[in-house]
Amino acid sequence: MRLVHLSDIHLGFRQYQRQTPAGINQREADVATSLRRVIDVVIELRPDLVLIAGDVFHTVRPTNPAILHAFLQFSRLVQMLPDTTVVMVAGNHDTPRTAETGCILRLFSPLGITVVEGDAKRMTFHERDLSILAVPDMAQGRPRLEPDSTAKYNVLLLHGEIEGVLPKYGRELDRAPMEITLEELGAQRWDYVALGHYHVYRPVAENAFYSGSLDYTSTNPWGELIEERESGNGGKGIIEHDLATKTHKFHAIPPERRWVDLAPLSGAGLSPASLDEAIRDALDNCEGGIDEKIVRLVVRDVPRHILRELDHRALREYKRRALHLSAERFTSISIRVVQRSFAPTKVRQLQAVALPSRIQYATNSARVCSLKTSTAKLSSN
Ligand SMILES: [Mn+2]
Repeated sequence: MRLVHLSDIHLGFRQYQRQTPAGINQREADVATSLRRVIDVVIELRPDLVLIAGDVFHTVRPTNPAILHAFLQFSRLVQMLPDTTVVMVAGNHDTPRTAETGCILRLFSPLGITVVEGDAKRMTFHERDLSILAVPDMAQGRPRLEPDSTAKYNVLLLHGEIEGVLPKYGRELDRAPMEITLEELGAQRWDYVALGHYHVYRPVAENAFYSGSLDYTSTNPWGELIEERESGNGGKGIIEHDLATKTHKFHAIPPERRWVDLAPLSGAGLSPASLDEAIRDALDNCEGGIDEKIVRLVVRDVPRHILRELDHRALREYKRRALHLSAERFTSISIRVVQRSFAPTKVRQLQAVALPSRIQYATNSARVCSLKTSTAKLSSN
């Protein structure tokens, strides 16, 4: 009994203002491509069971392109794997707050996918000697998490936050999830617990895992990257787990767009010329170049007078290569590079949330994207 566990697809997620030639937000297109790649891998793995642990869509009312893409990919999955059982729960992002809105995930039921939203549901698959308790994000009245003692294999599929076990990164600030304790989860009573909500691959018990998101779609992507780097877990991907042999494997599947968090620089004690050189070195030596990537370079401890005297012409040159430069605090600057230009509306949006002194670079060019200080505000829409 081999299962694949994936989660937090967030189709329809948007970030920055860059668009594809077809007029789709570039990051939205990236996330769609990331899902397509993942479906390719799932089809190759040919598991008996696919568990999708919630947040298929980023919003309760996704756009038509997001819905169409999801429908196409899930159709492909069930057509290519006709003998595979596919179970999906709704997450906090795709659960409507009122019943009359209706959950978009129901669209996938006619494909043969078991969609669980609104209420928890226990499913028995006699031919597999398998019982699944599927628990979507629920405002209230969640069931006791009890396995079915008559089944050989018991799987719990749940979207929510396990209280107290998650580190500081990757928390979603905009929509409160369901919270449960480790004790309530009772992982030892299950053969496998497939969790969704936390965006970094992470065990919470020996047999209970967050598979993580498929792309960087939380309000804190840089935090996700740091945690992934520190844990050495391989980044984004999906879990393959065998219930009989307990073999567990995380398949790393790189998202469509590369994110690069360059080592922070300290400007302490540096002359403007030395700091210019350090910034230049860091960007020029970015492995594989900065094009087509989302790159961050944080420069700390830069006094205001040094900041003023930096080689702004050189920095503007980087901006012409789609470099994003912003002031984190007056004693530091942060540089983010994106491939192409960002719309003037984004710059105006940023000006509205930033102190004028912090946006001195942004006002020079409509090619600038976002201020670091306002990232959370702008990405939580
Ligand atoms: Mn999520």
